[in-house]
Amino acid sequence: MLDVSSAKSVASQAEASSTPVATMRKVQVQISNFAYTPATIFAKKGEKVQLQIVGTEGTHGFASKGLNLNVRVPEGETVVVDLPTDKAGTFEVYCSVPCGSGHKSMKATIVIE
Ligand SMILES: [Cu+2]
Repeated sequence: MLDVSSAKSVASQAEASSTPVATMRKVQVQISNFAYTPATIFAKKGEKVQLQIVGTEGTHGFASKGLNLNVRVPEGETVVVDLPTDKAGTFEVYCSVPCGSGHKSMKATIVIE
């Protein structure tokens, strides 16, 4: 909690921003026609990972049955999701939005170990 006591030294206020916060690793994934970059994402079991999914070309999905994820990512937008890391395994990611000729080839893998 913030201590606003006027008895405190003003000079120490510069350190106020060093309050520890839960470490959240951010991983950016770009989606284009018709691929995910990177195509493989690694995380440790229990690690806090935030996926920043960037639609760089076309509108696609980012879905994984094993991880219970399914988001739609329009071109030019970024969708942020927390990666569930409570169970270890190798999870397939696929596109859940009909997007054209390369739709079925859109695959990525999330490895949690
Ligand atoms: Cu698609």
